[in-house]
Amino acid sequence: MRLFLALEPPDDLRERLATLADLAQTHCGGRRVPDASLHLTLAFLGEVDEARLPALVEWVSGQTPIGGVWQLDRWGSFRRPGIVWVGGRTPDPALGALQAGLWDGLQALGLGVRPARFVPHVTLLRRAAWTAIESLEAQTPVALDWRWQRLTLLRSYTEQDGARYEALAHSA
Ligand code: 3AM
Repeated sequence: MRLFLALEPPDDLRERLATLADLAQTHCGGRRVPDASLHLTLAFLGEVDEARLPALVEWVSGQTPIGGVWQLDRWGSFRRPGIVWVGGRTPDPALGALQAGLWDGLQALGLGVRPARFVPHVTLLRRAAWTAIESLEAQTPVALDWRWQRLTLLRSYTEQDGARYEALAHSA
């Protein structure tokens, strides 16, 4: 099973992110991430044997993130897969500490491959014309606060029209 750890936006923020995704699509085209799938990935675990799920669920359920406020204030893109996202201009120490602490735990569990760097972002579009974000940046500055606390363990299913996610566990 393909798993990852993420923060899921509260409903009001989800709506605002969805509005930005609609706007981004008018500029950049591409495939819009469905409202229900908007998230911030903290750790992508890849394929995990189902037999390991109970221990992982227990570990996630036992996490007690302190929480924080992440300021989203920029449009961004990942060139090669044509991803358009929103995120922060400056590194967020609380998110960085959360991600690093999670990877310490995941490595102790022998799960996943720790990435060299962490670029917190919320993907809005895939296969999009990412160069068009310049006009977005000029026309619609991003200014959102994400009050986060609870982690979610998600399973990703690949379907014909994109990925679908299912929540398997939550932290405190
Ligand atoms: O938060 P986003 O949507 O950017 O791109 C995938 C998605 O990130 C990423 O994990 C999240 C849930 O699918 N992902 C998929 N395959 C990956 C890989 N091999 C990956 N991240 C790192 N390595």
